[in-house]
Amino acid sequence: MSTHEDLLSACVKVLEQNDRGDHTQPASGLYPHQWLWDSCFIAIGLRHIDVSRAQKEINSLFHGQWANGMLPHIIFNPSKSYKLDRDMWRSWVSPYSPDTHSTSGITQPPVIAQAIWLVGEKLGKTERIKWFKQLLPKLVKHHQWLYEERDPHNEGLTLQIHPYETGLDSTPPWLLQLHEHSKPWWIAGIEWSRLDSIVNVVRRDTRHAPPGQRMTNIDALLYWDVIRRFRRKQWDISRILHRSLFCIEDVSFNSMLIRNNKILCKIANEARVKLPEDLLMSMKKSEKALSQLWDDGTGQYYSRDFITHELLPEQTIAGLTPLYAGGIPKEHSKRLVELLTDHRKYWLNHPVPSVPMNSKYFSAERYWQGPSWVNTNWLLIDGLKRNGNKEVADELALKTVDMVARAGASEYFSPIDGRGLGASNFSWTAALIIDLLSD
Ligand code: 9WN
Repeated sequence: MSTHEDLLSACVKVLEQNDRGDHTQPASGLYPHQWLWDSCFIAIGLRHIDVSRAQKEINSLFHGQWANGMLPHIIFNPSKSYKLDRDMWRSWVSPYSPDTHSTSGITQPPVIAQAIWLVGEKLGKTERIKWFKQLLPKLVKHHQWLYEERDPHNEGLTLQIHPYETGLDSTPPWLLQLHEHSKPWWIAGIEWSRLDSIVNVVRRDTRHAPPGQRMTNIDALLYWDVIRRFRRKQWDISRILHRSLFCIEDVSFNSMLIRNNKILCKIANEARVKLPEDLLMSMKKSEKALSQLWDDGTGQYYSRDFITHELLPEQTIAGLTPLYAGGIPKEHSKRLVELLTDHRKYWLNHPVPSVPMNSKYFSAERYWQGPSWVNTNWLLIDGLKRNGNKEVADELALKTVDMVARAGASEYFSPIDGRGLGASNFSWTAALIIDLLSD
């Protein structure tokens, strides 16, 4: 692709192609439903093309909101052909799930306040305030749910119960915890007998992308087994947490929550709406609590085991996301930027890899275990700008645009040779490139 105009129109085409009326699917074939954080990133790009379509993208997410406030990570396509997907989650077993839509029973990173704010920037003042006022009660309910259900000890850090909730599905610390604490005998048996290839019969992703670019069959089985156990507990968090050995206070999820709490306050302020006192107190607590995830010896942040409170020492891009959270000590952000720009770790030919190259878990083509993703780059660029690192932010933005200009709007990219991997014509890649080009 030669010019920015060509790239821009190619990205607009990807979004048109994946448009399903009131929402955009992440990629046709591989991802036929609506995903929570995908639609937020998509709305951030769409606002440059058609603001009212961007508003629709966000509104449709709230159609799936549960009565307890949770925004689910998937809202399922109602077509008959996806019955198996809906049956896997069975959201209807929970009294809180909506009657009108089948959804998953878990959430995804809370970046929706950011999307609402950025879409609002494209509206005139009166329209913007109307937009904010209309969404605020539902948005507040979601953030309240995050604290009420997911911060049971009032620590300021929310817990996640499935790797899908982080959006970084196959990220090493989660995989290791899953293998250690959540492997039933029958999956161990399949692993031992090497019969795992049978799982490919029901896997959609390995029909659309080479298996070497996805998670392994055993990992996929473990993920499925957790879903099966949770739906048996009717997605009831107290039953899920009861004697659970497996839940994590994920550093990237909490970093996104902290940033989006701030944006929620800005939205409320502009709409002249007072936020509930308990929510404001939880928000304050979160900002302070993030420092508990810092390890001074290695100079980075890590996710934490909710039960033992031990940091999970595997290095991943999640450890850099406090740059997006903002408000971290200057010394911490300085060390994170040094880490990010280290050529042996994260600053490869096509940054930013989801796992640093010096990690023993690094795998250049496998999903969230090495490839570079445009959404995590976007979050880091946004954070770097606010942390006084505009030069690094600009360089990363250039490299990100260049990577997509060469390889097309793939789902993820090899950080070594920039090759496009996973699905092609992937919506958030297209949407966030539109945003970076419009900046
Ligand atoms: C499960 C849709 C989603 C993204 C996630 C990404 C992948 C789903 C999957 O695709 O997850 O939620 O089937 O692996 O990891 O971040 O939202 O694009």
